[in-house]
Amino acid sequence: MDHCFVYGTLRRGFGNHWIMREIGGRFLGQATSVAAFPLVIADLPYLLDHPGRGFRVEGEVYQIADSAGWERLDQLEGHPDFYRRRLEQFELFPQGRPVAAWVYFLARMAPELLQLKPVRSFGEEGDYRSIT
Ligand code: PCA
Repeated sequence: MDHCFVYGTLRRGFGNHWIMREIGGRFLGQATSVAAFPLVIADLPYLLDHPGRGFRVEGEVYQIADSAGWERLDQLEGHPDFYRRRLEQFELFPQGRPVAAWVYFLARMAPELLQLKPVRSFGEEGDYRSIT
């Protein structure tokens, strides 16, 4: 399985997107998670593995070319200790085509982060998008 759903700094317009470009990730489309999850922002964006809370999360799906690409991403995200990558179901825009993709959840239980107001997408408040 070679798809990766990104919802945070790896998205277009954000600080780590250059790494996705560097590893040759191929953009497949905008997508939304099938299940709702809490996406909260505390400096960094954190997707919490509590299905059924929050919103269906918006992001982008990329095809990752090879294991070197996954190693780079896992190293960046601190998988499996900080973020932990696992498979989830998404729907690609605009037709809702289902796709399974890996996504980085916060690895640890974080009751304090569950208290924060969840958002649908990182950057929707407008203050995180990089100007570059
Ligand atoms: N980077 C990864 C996980 C959270 C983050 O900031 C992403 O964009 O999906």
